[in-house]
Amino acid sequence: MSGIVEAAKAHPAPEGLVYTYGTAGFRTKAEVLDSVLTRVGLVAALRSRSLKGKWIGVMITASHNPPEDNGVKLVEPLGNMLQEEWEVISTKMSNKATPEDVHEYYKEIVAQFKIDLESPARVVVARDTRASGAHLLGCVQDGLKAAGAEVKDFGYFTTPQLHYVVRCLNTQGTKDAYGEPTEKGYYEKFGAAFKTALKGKKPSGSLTVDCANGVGGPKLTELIKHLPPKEEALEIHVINDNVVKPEALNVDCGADFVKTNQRAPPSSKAGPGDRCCSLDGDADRIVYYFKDSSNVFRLLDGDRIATLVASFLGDQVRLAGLADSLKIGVVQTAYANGAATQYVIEHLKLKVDCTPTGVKHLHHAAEKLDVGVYFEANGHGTVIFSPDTLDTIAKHEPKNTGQAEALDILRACINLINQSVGDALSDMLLVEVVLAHKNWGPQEWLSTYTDLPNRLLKVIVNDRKIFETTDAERKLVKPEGVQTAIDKEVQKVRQGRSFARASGTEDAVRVYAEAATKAEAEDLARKVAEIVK
Ligand code: 16G
Ligand code: ZN
Repeated sequence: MSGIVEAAKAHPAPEGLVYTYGTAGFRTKAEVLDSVLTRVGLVAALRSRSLKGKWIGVMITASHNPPEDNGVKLVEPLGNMLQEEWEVISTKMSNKATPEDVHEYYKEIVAQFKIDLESPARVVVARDTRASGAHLLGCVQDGLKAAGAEVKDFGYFTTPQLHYVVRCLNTQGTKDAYGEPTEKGYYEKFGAAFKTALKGKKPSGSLTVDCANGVGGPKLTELIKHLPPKEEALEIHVINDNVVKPEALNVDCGADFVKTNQRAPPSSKAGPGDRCCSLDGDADRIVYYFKDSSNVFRLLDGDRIATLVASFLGDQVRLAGLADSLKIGVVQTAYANGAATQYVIEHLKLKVDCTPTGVKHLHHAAEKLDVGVYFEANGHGTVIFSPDTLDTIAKHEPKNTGQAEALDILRACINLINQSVGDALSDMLLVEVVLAHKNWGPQEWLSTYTDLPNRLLKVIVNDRKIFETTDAERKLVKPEGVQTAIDKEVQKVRQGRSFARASGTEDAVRVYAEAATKAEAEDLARKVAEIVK
């Protein structure tokens, strides 16, 4: 056990810094992460032992953040986000001052969970293409080694690929086996499902994919080798896939750039009507977009993907004769455009749940549904099918060829959707399948409803911790009186809606406002920002 003190000593904690395992794990400037990574290695080993040696994932990434940042998150055995209790443990561990404190706390966790230190600990590690990744991997390895863990290092992976192999490793040989726990297994699974789900339909035109100069670039290039040839199916143009120059990561490209700036990456050469999409730096987020016939940029964000996919799955469930046994629901956050919510309820006639921001909240809500379609407006999301639903779909006997066809498509979609976590590459293939079946281009997709004009503002405040919300972040309970003041402003505009919440990733409060017109939305956002300041 003195190995633990040694490991912690080799990677001392910088003085005066406080770390938090937040919505996306630990994330900050890479240069202050050494001690955190070593300690995460220790915690990962203990988490695995507390689950009788199940494989736990460690992903080193800072997603859409700038190149000089990095971060780390832990993945549970079925590919889910880390349990909250262990988030707290990770935070505590990362803030222990001395190597001896680290060792003491390690022993405390062992006692708390009655962990047998002789039992196996199994951990999978992977990283995105950031320059700091290799060094930080070494820090994690030191922690894992000190804790006596068995380690599989997959090198460069997208975040969803890591979630995938973790789930595969833990389900291997069971009735829930998810696939081959290898990179090749990933491509083969999703490539084959794409071909089956298309059922001979060919997506129109081509698709340009901006890979944020991140790990999604080389991985998409690999995936393409496992897709049907472009003459038969989808023609993909890969752009912004320069991982040789790590300082280019997420700079003027990627899903976050496109969503935040509401414009295509400057490098884009797409013409009017050309279908484009952007991944983020670790390929767990995706947004679509195109230029319309008047050359105006049009975004098809996570809300649009959710409505498209929910409508398609709804149709297939109905056509397969399963409408009475399966209920589809959509899970959104408060950031979902009001028009999208209304479209799902009134047009698709599906249930909508709203949860706080952050994938884990949406995922948990979706798990309660037969078929849960969840997406954040920023492009994080997937679809999950409950075990009973999978069973129902597997056992269903079609009564005619129409039902048989829909059932085939539905089964292929289940294989095509990465159910361990939102996956930009898998989501992209799913969108392409849906568009091909509907025979839609981006304009038809956009025409399903009209977004309400909206505005997002970042407000710097003295102390964001005083902002407490309820009702899935849609209402402030503290500071007192602020919500009443916001409500008053909302009343003044047509179709007004606004909320303010403390960011989980930045030291700021975010204000969202929407209204019938752009001017009203902008005005409302400004007024609410004044109130929270
Ligand atoms: C994290 C979350 C993302 C959320 C964002 C909100 C995950 C994997 N990532 O990036 O889902 O949209 O935080 O950031 O859960 P904010 O709290 O700063 O608005
Ligand atoms: Zn990401």
